[in-house]
Amino acid sequence: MTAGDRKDRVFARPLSEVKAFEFNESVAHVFQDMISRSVPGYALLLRMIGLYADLFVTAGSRVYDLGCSLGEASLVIAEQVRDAECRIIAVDNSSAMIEKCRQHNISPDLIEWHCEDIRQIPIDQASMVVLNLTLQFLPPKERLPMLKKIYTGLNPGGVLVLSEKVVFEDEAENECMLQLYQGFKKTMGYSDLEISQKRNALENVLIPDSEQQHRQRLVDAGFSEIYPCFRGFNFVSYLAIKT
Ligand code: GEK
Repeated sequence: MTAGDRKDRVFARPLSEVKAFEFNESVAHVFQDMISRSVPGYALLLRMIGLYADLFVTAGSRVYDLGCSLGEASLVIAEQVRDAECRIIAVDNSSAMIEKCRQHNISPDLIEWHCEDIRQIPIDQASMVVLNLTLQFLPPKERLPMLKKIYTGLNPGGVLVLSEKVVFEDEAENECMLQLYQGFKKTMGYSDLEISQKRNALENVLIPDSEQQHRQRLVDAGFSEIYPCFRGFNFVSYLAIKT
């Protein structure tokens, strides 16, 4: 197996019909390359999650990585957690992703991999919940109930990490950020065809909110301390603390 085998070419050839995007085996196979080249600051987001874990994960608590994909965030968190009683519950409803997590799992004692819908997972005794680029895939009406469930399941002092692709209410800002994002993807080696076919595939699958919608929803869920810690073009990441 060479690095080339893991290169994302999912949308490289002209497709007669662009189907709705799915986290299937062909996507899971190249996902690490896909996400690193598609999300500005992805590696930094992971490092930030490690820093949050160091600061917020408490002894005997649970950490949830919701929409864990290949488990990158869980692995970073596991490096920070020194308490053997802590559990990292990593959840994804893509069996292709979870199968790969189980095959490559290097922290068997700390991490439990679950192939399930994050809406079905009970959340309890949590010091940290990670939604790293996942909430955007839930139907919009189900996002507030999801955040309320997370808020209820967090211990006082616990944190939610919420990273998302966003849209901007100001038209000029939105247009500027989209152009910069397209430029970013080109510098990462994607062609115009790949960019446009993937954008079509994600339409109605990834439905982004604005920063105002995110902040209001976090407030409505109960969070009072909401800190935007990262923004790269049209991607933001919040730290929301349950006080
Ligand atoms: C990372 N967090 O590398 N239930 C469970 N999983 C879901 C659901 C759902 N309802 N909807 C989507 N997913 C990761 C990256 S990727 C982001 C997250 C992206 C899963 C889906 O199967 C996919 O693996 C993940 O959420 C989103 O830190 O590809 O833009």
